Amino acid sequence: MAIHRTAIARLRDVAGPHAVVDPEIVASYTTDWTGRFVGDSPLVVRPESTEQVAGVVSVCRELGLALVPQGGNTGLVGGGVPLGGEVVLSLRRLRTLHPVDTRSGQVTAGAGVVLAELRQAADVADWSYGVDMASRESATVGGMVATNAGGLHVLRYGDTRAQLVGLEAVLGTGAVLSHLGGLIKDNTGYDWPGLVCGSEGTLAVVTAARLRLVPPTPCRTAALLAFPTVPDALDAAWLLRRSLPGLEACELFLSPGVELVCSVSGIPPPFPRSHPAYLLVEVADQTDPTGLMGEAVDSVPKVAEVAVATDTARRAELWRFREDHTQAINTLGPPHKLDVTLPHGAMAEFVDRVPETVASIDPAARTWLFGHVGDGNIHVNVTGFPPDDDRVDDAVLRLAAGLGGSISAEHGIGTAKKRWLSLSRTSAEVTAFRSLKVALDPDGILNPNVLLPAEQG
Ligand code: 2HG
Ligand code: ZN
Repeated sequence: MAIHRTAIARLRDVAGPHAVVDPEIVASYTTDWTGRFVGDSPLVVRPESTEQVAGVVSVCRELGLALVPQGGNTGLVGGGVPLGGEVVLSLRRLRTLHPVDTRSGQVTAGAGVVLAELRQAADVADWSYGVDMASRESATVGGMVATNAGGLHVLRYGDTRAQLVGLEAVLGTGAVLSHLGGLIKDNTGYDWPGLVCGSEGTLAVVTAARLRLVPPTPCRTAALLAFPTVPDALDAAWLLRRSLPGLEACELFLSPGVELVCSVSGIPPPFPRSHPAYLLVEVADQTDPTGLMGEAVDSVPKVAEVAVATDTARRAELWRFREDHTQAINTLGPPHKLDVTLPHGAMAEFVDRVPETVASIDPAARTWLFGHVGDGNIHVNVTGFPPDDDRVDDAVLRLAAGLGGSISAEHGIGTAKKRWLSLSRTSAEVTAFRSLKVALDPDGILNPNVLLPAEQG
């Protein structure tokens, strides 16, 4: 998209000197983390305050310029990069992290605050933040709210929407809506934070969030369990969810993924011999949960081998087998990432059928399966298909939907999945989505190529 020099000057006026046109710097904002989605932009604006964000949105509206809000650029569905030549509105400079309100157990964080920093501030104040994920060093509060990020602890604390007790954001009109009071009971109308959360930058630009914290659980035990089959591992996940109230994470991965992680990361395998399926579980409590975990694991049938870790270093070693999957898979080229949720009863069938579904399209492609099975979320990664060949996306998303699942568990729709939105949402719902979009972003300048499929006819 060509952009007139006066437009750049106007945006610089409102966003200060941090409006960049240098192609080398711009390039670092236009490709997604996986390398599958490569966009192009004439300009990246990096305002430092909500007022400046509102100014940028107002100028863009006046000049008819579309923009893509971007946080840490850790999204995996092409929702935060300018695939239609939009201006990039980076929120990373909104780094104000207010002191933790220790009495209410809440904190207000600017959109650019990084998850690791937020978690650290909560810990220091003797609270804890309920959301965690592998991209904690780069993912930002604004991005996590915009995508309703899930992660490793949804099982226990819910997704980002469940943490949100207040929001500040800029509508497509340039109006600033601020509701950061953090009252837990506040029945005064529409749930504005809940609506914007997960709207992927299409309704408003998130500038700050008020987040609830959870009581700290300093005593943690992790266990890696090996199983002869995937259904055995899934049965175990179900049993452990029921018998361990302090269960914080319950992650599935399979032998090919572990082998890949070990070869890419150079770490030794978890056990002397390989097993078809693994569950990584972590229990956290105020007192040592190792005994409880041991009893629960002993009651699980078909466990082939177990490794238990209580100290931080050993737990981190076990977590690498799971958390290094994303990085390791990316070394094989940009993957197709199909993050789906299945009803618990359909998960085993889905995991069984995905590889043959992929192989029926291209026998040389490789399928990688891992994810948060405790909450029904599995990440299907497929390598070996060109970025724009979406036959595999079509087949896998249809398989998930056909089994009663959702085509996006926690990564969002972005541009990658918008043409399949109707598999998970009725046309009446999509029509209502469009009405909301028109009401809050009348000129359609906010992330216009994301979430909503093009209208027919
Ligand atoms: C995770 O659970 C992330 O590690 C990334 O959601 C998943 O790489 C993926 O597909
Ligand atoms: Zn995930």
